[in-house]
Amino acid sequence: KQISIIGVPIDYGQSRRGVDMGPSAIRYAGVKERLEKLSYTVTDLGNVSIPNRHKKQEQMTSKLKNLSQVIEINESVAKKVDHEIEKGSFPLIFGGDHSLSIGTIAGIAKHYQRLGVIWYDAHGDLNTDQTSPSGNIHGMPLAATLGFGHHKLTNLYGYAPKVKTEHVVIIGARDLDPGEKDFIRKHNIKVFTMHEIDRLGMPQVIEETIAYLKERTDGVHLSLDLDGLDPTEAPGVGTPVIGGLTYRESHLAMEMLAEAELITSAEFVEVNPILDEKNKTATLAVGLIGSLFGETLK
Ligand code: DIR
Ligand code: MN
Ligand code: MN
Ligand code: MN
Repeated sequence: KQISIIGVPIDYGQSRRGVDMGPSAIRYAGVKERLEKLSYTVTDLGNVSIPNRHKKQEQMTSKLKNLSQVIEINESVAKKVDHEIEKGSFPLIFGGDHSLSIGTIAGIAKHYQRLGVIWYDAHGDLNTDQTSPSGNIHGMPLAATLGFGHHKLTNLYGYAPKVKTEHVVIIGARDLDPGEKDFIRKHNIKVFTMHEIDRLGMPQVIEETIAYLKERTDGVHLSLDLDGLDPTEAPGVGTPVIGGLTYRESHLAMEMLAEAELITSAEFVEVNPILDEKNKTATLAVGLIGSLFGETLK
């Protein structure tokens, strides 16, 4: 009944400016009021502070871009999220680029024996420093969470791994790099690519996801990258990929997750208002949040 909103205006994990304004855009789209209408007690904790761009020059000691800033920010994200769970509150995080998941999940997973994760994204975010074609850390958070990649990312907040490979479900993937495909095969990660979603339909995909996670995990974090949706419906993202999930499919997914009472923490990331059309993507995110918190059940 208690929700804590945490904004993480990070843009160091990728190369397009503007995603740091994502948390503001989601707030502006009325998320707090929307949740209060559902009779939750909502506390907006504001944003985690972000080091200035010009303040620190990144030493190119590795091919990971802005590694020290990403680490510094995620340590404070982990601490904040950890503290909110300790207080018994549901952490709801707004991004910011997807590298912030390294911190959120670090703070969340220590409260569970076997945390599950739903990764709703056009991408796998399973690259490591060895496989990344870009050096952008937002392409690596799921691998880091599972214990793979640069030791500073995997060991963030002092432990690794945060989540086991068999406790993850990826939904909406359609742009996987060669190293990510190898990773998925090698570790037998459960993935519903767009191909499977087209064949099975979203109802079956979510039913299978719920059944799979219910029998294996004791809590489930939803990590929703807005680029999982189709760019016609969510244009305000840094790395749009054609052929994505629709508004309707995504609402259905959120409604089914709400009905199953599966989700114990959530984040909505990669909203970039500079690339958006009249805050369409943040507004869509707020609609999905409404459904995830049971709007249609009340
Ligand atoms: C690409 C793009 N796979 C990379 N990744 C993401 O740079 O590693 N875009 N996550 O959102
Ligand atoms: Mn992502
Ligand atoms: Mn993505
Ligand atoms: Mn297990």
